[in-house]
Amino acid sequence: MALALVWASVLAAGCDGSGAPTAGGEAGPTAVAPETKPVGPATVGTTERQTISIGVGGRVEGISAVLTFSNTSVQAHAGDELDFRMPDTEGDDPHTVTFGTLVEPGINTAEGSRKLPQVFPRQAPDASLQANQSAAQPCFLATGLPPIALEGGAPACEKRAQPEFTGTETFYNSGLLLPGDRFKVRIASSAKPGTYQYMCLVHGGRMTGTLTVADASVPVPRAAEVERQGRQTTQGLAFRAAEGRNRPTAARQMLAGVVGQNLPNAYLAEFVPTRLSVATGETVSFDAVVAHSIAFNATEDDFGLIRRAPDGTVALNTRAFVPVDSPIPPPLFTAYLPVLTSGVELPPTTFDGRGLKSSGLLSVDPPGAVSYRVTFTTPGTYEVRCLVHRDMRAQIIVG
Ligand SMILES: [Cu+2]
Repeated sequence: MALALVWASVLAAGCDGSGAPTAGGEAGPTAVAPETKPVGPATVGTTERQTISIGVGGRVEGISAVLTFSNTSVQAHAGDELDFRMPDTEGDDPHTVTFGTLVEPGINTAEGSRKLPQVFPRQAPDASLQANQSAAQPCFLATGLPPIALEGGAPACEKRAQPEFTGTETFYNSGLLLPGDRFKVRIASSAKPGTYQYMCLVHGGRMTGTLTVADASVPVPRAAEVERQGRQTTQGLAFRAAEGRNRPTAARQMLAGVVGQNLPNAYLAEFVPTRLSVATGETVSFDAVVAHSIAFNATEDDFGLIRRAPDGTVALNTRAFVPVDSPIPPPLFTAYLPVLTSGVELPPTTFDGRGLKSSGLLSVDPPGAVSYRVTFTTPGTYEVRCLVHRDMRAQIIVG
């Protein structure tokens, strides 16, 4: 619980790249006072109906994975529309946009977290892994709880047309959003002024936001201004994450993803360094943070965590999860209440350059890392790929 609070407060302090002071407390776990502050002459607000675009995750110039909404506190009126947009870049992390009264207790209390389905099951990756369809597919519940299973495989909710958002729903979930997807939320005219929390069911407590519904007479920032600030925030996070390229590494160490200090909601989804020379018989430590699947001789079918069928059913691509010719990795972390796995070193495994070899999904919440260790027994140049992030590439040169 304490850790979840830390994440929430770091998020509140660090995610507003606009340079404007962040209003205190709105992202705190319990202090969700409406943020209908008066709008000064410098930022002309509006009381007209509008559609506000909000970015979901994303990367800037290909440099990093941003795990946040572009605006983590949005003000709007009943009748407005929120247009959540995924970036178009292939290979980005999937996300959800999930509102509902289950969200706040779900990311702040152990009891609450047991009522909120995760997309990915919480267990060591093996071929039996199944997504929770209630999280992976759209689900709109006025009352009651969505189907949930810690080991995965919970069924989908009953299919229904997306209703307007009233603020009283227990669970109001976009389902998985893939690159290019959009999720529009119309705020019902009956929605009461107040603050409503939303989150991503993939990235949990590190990827949250608040919607403040203002009284109709109170101006809120214009959509264009909100969107400008959002782009600035996303860019700022990506550029800060890119500083991870300069992170010093030890001999025979390759980082798989780099998380910056005080930067919980973006990270560099790259290998650092991208070329590493070792002698035959030496062991390289691939140190993974967040979620990566390190592979040699991968083919097209191996890439991507999920496959979405035309009917919306989401299947996990077990090729990206399950280790091949490698030790079993630790269980996937649950991002709702972070489990900090630190300094897990898997037993070394040898590689002679032939055939598919894959770590399976290494999933860990910073600051720790899971170390996947490979002893290279044969001279050659080997391409390293990540099965989660298609454009993560590096070379190991064994001399
Ligand atoms: Cu997410």
